[in-house]
Amino acid sequence: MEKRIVTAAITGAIHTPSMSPYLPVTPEEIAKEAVRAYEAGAAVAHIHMRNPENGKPEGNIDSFAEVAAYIKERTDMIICFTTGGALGMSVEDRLKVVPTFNPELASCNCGSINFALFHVLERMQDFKYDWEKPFLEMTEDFIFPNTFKTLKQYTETFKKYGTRPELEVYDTGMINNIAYLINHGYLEEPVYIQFVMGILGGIPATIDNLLFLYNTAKKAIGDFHWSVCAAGKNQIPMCNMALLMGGNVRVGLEDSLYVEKGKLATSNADQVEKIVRIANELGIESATPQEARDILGLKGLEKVTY
Ligand code: KMH
Ligand code: ZN
Repeated sequence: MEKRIVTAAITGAIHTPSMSPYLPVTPEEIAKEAVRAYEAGAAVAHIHMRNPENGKPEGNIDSFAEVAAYIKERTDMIICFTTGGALGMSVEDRLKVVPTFNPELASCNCGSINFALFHVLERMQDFKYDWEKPFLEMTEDFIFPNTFKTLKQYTETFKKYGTRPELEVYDTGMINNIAYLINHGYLEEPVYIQFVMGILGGIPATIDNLLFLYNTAKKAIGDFHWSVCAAGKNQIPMCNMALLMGGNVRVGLEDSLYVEKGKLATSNADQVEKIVRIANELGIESATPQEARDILGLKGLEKVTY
């Protein structure tokens, strides 16, 4: 059977604890969720950290270290560290995971957007923690900064530490940014793109738009590896489309808290199991971490420092 990479984005920096009791918050919960996702067929865990007391997204390096060590002790999973971090972190702080952990893979956000979450407040009344409402509100006026200067700094650092960038593309123009970085020697080909669809401020998650993103990237940069993730109810439909188109998929509670309409996922593994089941029906198997390393050309677990 054909192999595709399934990534589980374990907790992210978007959802807040009031939205689901199953959102992992402490390092122990995040690490255990990654292992459960691995057991369900995920080869990659994309990880963010949260304040263990109140679930607020943050970039505590000790928490990253704890989670990474736990996962590495129990699995050979690839860890894709976030360099998107948490809204409001400085670009320098977001990047620290790369020199600290020498990871095989880390996210690299390919442009600046008004990363908007404020609209979910229309559907929320009760908040478990005081920080949640102002956090969501402030995104009405929040630019997630990834300028060319930042992109050059990030890609040079990734190169220095042998970390493969997973290039997060939230809208079509960011493909243009990637082409610039390739043409000027900042990125090595074939690049690995994660199309992130359905964030307010970015491209809507539709079939037409995924075809458009794919075809635009093909014309601008030629061959590349790619995956898709989509916010909320579009998660599984867009992953289905990616499977049909030959792409890889990302699921996880970072992108959606549900496993089907009206039913919260009790674990990242629920979504991983679902997409693996669908893939299998299409004659596709989830790649093992080692197969995913071979596909993406990663340096190997023996070269990380966690
Ligand atoms: N933290 C979000 C603003 C990433 O992990 O690099 C974007 C994000 C992407 O989650
Ligand atoms: Zn992320």
